[in-house]
Amino acid sequence: MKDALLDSRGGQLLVGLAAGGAGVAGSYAATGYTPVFLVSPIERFLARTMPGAVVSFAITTLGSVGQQLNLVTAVVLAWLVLTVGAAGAVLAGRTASNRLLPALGTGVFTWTVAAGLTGELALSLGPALPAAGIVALAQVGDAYGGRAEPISSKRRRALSTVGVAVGATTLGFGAGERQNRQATRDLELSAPGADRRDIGTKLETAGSRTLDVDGIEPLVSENFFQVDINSIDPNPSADDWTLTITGEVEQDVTIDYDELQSMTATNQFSTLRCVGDSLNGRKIDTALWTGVPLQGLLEEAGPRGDCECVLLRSADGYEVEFPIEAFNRGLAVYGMNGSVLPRGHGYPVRAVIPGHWGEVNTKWLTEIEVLDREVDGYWEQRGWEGTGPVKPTATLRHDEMTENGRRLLAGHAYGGLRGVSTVEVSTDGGSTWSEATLSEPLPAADGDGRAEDAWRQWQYTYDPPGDTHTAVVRMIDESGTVQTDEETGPYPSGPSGWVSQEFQR
Ligand SMILES: Nc1nc2c(c(=O)[nH]1)N[C@H]1C(S)=C(S)[C@@H](COP(=O)(O)O)O[C@H]1N2
Ligand SMILES: [Mo]
Repeated sequence: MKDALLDSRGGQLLVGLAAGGAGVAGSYAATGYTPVFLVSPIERFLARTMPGAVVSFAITTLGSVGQQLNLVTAVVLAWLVLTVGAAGAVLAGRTASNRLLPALGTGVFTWTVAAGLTGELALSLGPALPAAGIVALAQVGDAYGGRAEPISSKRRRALSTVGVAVGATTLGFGAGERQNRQATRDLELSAPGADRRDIGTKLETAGSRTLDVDGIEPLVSENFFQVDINSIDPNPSADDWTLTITGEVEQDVTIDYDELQSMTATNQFSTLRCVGDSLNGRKIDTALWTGVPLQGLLEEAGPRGDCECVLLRSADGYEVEFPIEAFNRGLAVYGMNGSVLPRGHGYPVRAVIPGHWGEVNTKWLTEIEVLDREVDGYWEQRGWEGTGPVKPTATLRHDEMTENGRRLLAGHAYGGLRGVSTVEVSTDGGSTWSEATLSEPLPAADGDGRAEDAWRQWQYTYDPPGDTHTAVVRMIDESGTVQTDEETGPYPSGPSGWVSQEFQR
């Protein structure tokens, strides 16, 4: 036919792009933001093959922007691959004068790519059908639409194909987003082994001990930071979940979600801090975690290994190795702040290991291997040294002028298992120091004394000197040790130094 959209190179490319976009969106509609979204394996591959130095730069300098760039790159790659397939099918159909080949070829190609990447046969119809549909639409347009006014209606056909593709893509992303909201809504915890009354009491206590300062996170964080090696988190189902303890043990032990939830659980406040955080950064937060002591699970297996160390593995391919001594203080956690552990924080089960950097708190936990000798985990393979105890920190999060012309400063202090006894503030650049007011410690897991591994809030109000001055904050742990003022960046073993800020008055 004369002046068919699909006869021109530009038209073929345009229809290919439209079909590819609809394909990516169709996949998203079928899967939501999960590992079986066809972009996910590409994103994972990019993240894994990126050199350690680039990953570290992305984390410490770009923060989550680095991850978003990676995701966008993966989306574009997926789109291009589907575009090439669709445009190729159109071209082949034209060359062979075969009317079935363009749409059918696009569908088969798209399905094959999606199924090959994700292993999902049925869900791969999600991308295949809309992609094939767009090509079929363009074909029908050419067959029936091009008769009256060839030139103008060709452009109109191009526009309407793109319009339909944009509409389908928008619908697809909307459907995917709806799935995401379903997957991430808060569910109240109802595990038989969890003491709901104790959870309620502890959360209430945390609320009442939170200082009355706007602008800093309450003692139980409202907006808990998240650090993941992938931008698309795994979404294992609790029904299929098991945890296996294996390696250098007397006997392998495997438990499932129901068994774990029926064991007696502990409710414990713990602060997490990422080794890749910056000096006054925001990758530090506190929650009330509900879970089963890991030591009891390990003893059932009978650990033997020579290194006194374990390797934790998880559903996203993450792994980390650290001492059994630290492991034995930890919990297999399935609840967070009285809710079912959210997907982004490791649903169905994560480890929470008091006193150590965030990275040992393995999310989507599936396996514990007792080792004979030490190995490097995911981050250690990339040069980080983040399996040990956290470094103490006092953050400066908030400052305001009060009504009577004084200045209020506030933040958090966290020293891991060394605790926080005092926070000191200097308003003359570190020459003289005064004690800040501290929030009362959060209660211990067994209700007796202070939580062994939780931050405290501090606040300090002073009459500002008339001119420019520098405020400095530092914490002192329970053995009287002052946090070091030696400044280091996060890489490789976590940031240290005193946080300071200059004020005009
Ligand atoms: N499976 C798995 N566990 C993981 C990670 C991950 O990417 N995958 N990130 C780790 C890092 S580096 C940190 S700092 C903490 C952050 O926990 P959060 O995301 O719940 O705040 O999880 C740790 N556990
Ligand atoms: Mo981390």
